[in-house]
This record gives sequence, structure tokens and C-alpha cells, in this order.
Amino acid sequence: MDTSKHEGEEKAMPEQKTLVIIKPDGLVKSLTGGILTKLSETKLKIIAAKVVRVSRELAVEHYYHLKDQPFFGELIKYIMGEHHTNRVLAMVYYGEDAIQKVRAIAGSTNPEEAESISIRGMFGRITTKGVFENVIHASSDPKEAEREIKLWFMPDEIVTDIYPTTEKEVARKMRVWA
Ligand code: IDP
Ligand code: MG
Repeated sequence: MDTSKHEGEEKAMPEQKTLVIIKPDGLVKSLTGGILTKLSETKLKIIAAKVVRVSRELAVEHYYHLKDQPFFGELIKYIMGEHHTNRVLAMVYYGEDAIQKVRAIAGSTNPEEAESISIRGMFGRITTKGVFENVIHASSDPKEAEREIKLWFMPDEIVTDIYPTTEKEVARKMRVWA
């Protein structure tokens, strides 16, 4: 028996937010429905969602922590969809212990090591070039989640106020319907 904890000592996990991306292989292989169904097991709320065409700039910024890895070039091509389709589905999930819940259902980074009933275990593969095509991205800690959510979404694209915002006058050219 674990005697190090007293009854009632365990605090409820705080509400968290996490960035989830269905990567281009997930979309092109029509895995979206299956992935969303698996994610719904977490009982978390989706508070933002959009289809994104990933620019090189966004891809490099998203994966900057891996820039010295030998697979970085292929990884950037992968997330930009050069191997598949140039779209991803980016979402924000919100709720208690969201980060760990999504990571657990996503499975290990290496799809061959991921539990077989996890999303990566079910749908991922390693390419002959050695890229882990693991169909889904999920933030790994609150700091990373904040950085990533702010990189992928503007405040008004998220239905809940999750981080402080400020108002700013911006004069810029915008593409509008012709
Ligand atoms: P994570 O996606 O599980 O958080 P990270 O270490 O953040 O794992 O790596 C980001 C992505 O880079 C992975 O999801 C995978 O697509 C790719 N990747 C990571 N490590 C390797 C590797 O050793 N070989 C090939 N691809 C990798
Ligand atoms: Mg990561």
C-alpha cells in the first residue's frame, strides 16, 4: 500500500489546453473520423478547429526544437504535406488533464513502439526515409501547449478565452472575397 499520500491529498488536475494536429498522412488516408472518435474517448472539449495549409515558416517554427536532428528536413516536408496533401487539421482540446489524456491516446512517438490500440499504433508507419509518419501531433506540456496554440491560432479563432489578450490597431492588407 502507498502510505506516502494521505486521503484527500490528491488535488484534482487543473483544466488544460493542448494543440492537436491531424497531420497530412492522417487526412489523405481518410483517417480523420477514426482519429476524432479515438480522441472523443478523452471526453475533452474541442474549443478550436481549422484546416491549415502549412507554410515552411510555420513548420520550422513549430518544430524548431528538432532543428539539429538528422530527420529535420524530411520532417518539415512531412508536416507541409510534400509527401501527401498540403493540409492539416489543427485543433485545441480543453479539459482536465488534457495534455496527458491526449498523449496517452496518441501513443509513443515511434509508431512501431506505440501501443497497438493507440492512434499512432493503429495508423502510423515509418517511411523508407526514416520519418515517423505518426498521423497526429499533441503538445507535451503546458508551456509547449501555450507556445503552439499561440503559433497556430489567433484569440478569436478559439471559443474560450484561455490566455490573456490585448487589443491592438493593425493596419494591414487583407485578402477579401472579390
Ligand atoms: P512527439 O510528436 O511525440 O511529441 P517529438 O520528439 O516532438 O515527438 O517529434 C516531433 C515529430 O518528429 C514526431 O511526431 C515524428 O513525426 C518526428 N520524429 C521524432 N523523432 C523522430 C525520429 O527519431 N525519427 C524520425 N522522425 C522522428
Ligand atoms: Mg513533441
